[in-house]
Amino acid sequence: MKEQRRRFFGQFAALTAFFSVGCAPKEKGVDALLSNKKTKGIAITTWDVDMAVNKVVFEAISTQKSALDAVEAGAINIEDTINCCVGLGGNPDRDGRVTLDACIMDHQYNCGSVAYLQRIKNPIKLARKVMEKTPHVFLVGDGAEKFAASVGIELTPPTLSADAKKEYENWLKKSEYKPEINIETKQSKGSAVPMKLSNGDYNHDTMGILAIDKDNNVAGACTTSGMGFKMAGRLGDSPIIGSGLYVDNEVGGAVASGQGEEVIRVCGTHLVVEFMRQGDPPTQACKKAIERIIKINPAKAKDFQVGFIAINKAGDHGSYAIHPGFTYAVQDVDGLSKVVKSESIFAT
Ligand code: SD4
Repeated sequence: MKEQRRRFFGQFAALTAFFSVGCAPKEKGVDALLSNKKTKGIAITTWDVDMAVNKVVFEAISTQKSALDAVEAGAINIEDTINCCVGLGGNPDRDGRVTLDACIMDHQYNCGSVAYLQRIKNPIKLARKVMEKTPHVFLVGDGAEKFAASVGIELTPPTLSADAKKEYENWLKKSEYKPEINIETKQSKGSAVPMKLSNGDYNHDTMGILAIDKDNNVAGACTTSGMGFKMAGRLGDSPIIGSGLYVDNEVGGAVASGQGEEVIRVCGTHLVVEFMRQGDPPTQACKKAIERIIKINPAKAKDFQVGFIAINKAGDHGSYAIHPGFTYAVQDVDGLSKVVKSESIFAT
């Protein structure tokens, strides 16, 4: 009897400890965010070069559109206008085919992803249709294109833009293929691969967008042509929910850019959101996810770039990267409009 009672109290104590230690930080983090709400509209996007995308997202928000409509509008804009690394103007795979990936997520854990598309001008539109019109999350290749046709999304012939063709022909001269990218070397300009620019910065490309609307709902979108000159069939992180993009309306959202393989290994954007849930501000959450990536592969980390951007329910935002050069744009209802330079693990 005594033994039984001791066991019971032992279990009770263990449970109490679990709930007070295991759950307390999580609740604290979320509670703090909810009690500290301070935005009725904000958008952040990867890319410093094109505030226009940010403007499109923000205009949608300020005209009372939902965060979901806003991030889709921004992604469509970039798919239509940017050449080197998003949309059909992007760089091809090693066989000369341009393949596009995208995903979208709303404030109710609804999400849609598409990948390996060669004939869809706006993959983000199709990702949203997958989310809203099918019982699935992810459609790829031929099946995705067949579904596109069934929902009235036009199929265009596969393309290779003049710029992409030039880049590809350049790349073919050596056909150097390094899935573990050495950013110090050989990637041609304009590729979706992070690379060192002549000014010493590292570029990034995949377009990621996060927005909070007037109802304080969070949504996100991510669209890319993926790593330039990748193996045919290779998928990166960008269309994968929890890797390239994650939104949890209790907490906030995050988007990744850079070498997808490294992001997938740690479910990068889900990790960032979970750190925010535990109370970390966005920059700190991004930094901790970057540190996790580096911890897994310390010897190689200097050779690849990964960057995260994140926003929490209170409207705080931030980013962190492995190397310098990663930036994001932000715009909010109080008139803030700026480009933020990301902090990074390595200084040069
Ligand atoms: C990928 N994450 O395909 C993408 C590419 C990218 O900066 O973001 N490059 O792995």
